[in-house]
Amino acid sequence: MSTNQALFERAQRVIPGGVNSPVRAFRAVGGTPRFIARAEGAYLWDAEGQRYIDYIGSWGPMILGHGHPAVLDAVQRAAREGLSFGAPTEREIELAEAIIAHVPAIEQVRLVSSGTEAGMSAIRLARGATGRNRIIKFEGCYHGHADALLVKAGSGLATFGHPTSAGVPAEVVQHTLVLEYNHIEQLEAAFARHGQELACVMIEPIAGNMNFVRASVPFMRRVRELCTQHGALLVFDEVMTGFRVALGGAQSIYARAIAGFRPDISVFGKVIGGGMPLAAFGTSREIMKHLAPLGPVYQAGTLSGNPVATACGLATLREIAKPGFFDALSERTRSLVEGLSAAARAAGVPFSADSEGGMFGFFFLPQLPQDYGTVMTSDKERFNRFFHAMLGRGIYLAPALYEAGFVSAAHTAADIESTIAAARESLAA
Ligand code: HOZ
Repeated sequence: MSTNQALFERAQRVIPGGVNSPVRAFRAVGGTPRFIARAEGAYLWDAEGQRYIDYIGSWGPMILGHGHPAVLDAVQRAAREGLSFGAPTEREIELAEAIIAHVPAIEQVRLVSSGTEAGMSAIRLARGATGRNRIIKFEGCYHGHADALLVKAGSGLATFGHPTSAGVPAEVVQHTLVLEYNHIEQLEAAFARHGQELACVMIEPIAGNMNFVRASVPFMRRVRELCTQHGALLVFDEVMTGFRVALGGAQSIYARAIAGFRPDISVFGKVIGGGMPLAAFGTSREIMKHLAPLGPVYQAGTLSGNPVATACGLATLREIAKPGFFDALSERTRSLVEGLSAAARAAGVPFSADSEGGMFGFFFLPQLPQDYGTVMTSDKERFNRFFHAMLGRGIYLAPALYEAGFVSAAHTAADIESTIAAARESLAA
């Protein structure tokens, strides 16, 4: 049997940092990444046979837990029919129809293979449709690793203390305005100055790459008003929140609070692929007519709409659309967050936590932060100690304090209870 350490050493010889996505390397928290051998339901087993309750869920997609029978069956059947055709299939139509059925703001979707691709294509479409170049993004919001969006992007960049990636020429980000999240005055000033040049405002409605920070309702209302007034498109990055915080995504939650609320372009990933590489961006027919082959905005991909990935996504969406699914998932996630908060209170540790649907976050701060600057004041040393104490007790949390957590339908009340018990011990230690 290989140990995690032996695998990590071997991996580092052939893969930069030993990982194919930086946060997995445990650099922020120190120690050895767990090399995962298999997963089932709410559990992961590492190369040494140690079992963990999984609160990463592949960073969001595994909303049903690992190895859900309906999903496995759909994937196996699809794989037997063919792995990739590079030609259209009926299943792509079915998945597009399923996505549209739950998201009233969109009439058409284009399927792609990753959230980065979807976000990057959404920006290109917004620029092509408006004929404008400038975009607004917010500090701490991560929209994938496309050059123009890799500025103050939270997540891995925050973990490694780099506001912006090396290798991104200043010219490429010259059209990207970065504003503070939830800062209405700054937003108004930016629109007053640049409103007529803005192609779009891109936002994570619940920012999951600075842990879990909600855009306030007044802020979101103002974002929508200003975009409409100035002819800029509002792009909702729901790669994390889509089909995860509610069946209709975070936009359905803002639509309940703000009459008539809709984003212009929506970006999805993670859950819609059910664990396979699949993402999408969607909008009105009017805006989509600018996209090739209908219009001049080019976008393409050999594996876009892949038959196995679409089968996996469709099977997942069918399960989560069943009555009561989100009520039960939200309740389970809430019980976790309440239990963690109670454990912290009992230990006298400053702590705040929040959740929506099957997504949650927590901070070693007395109050939930509203912006990236406040997130950065969170106690990193305490988080790192807590992370390792939990890991040692078989609880697999994201290895960085800037990442949201995820609960699946496979997590039982007993899993949540043992997680809270582990937190009580870890916080007291
Ligand atoms: N994009 C994730 C961080 N928010 C990391 C994904 C991964 O390492 O798989």
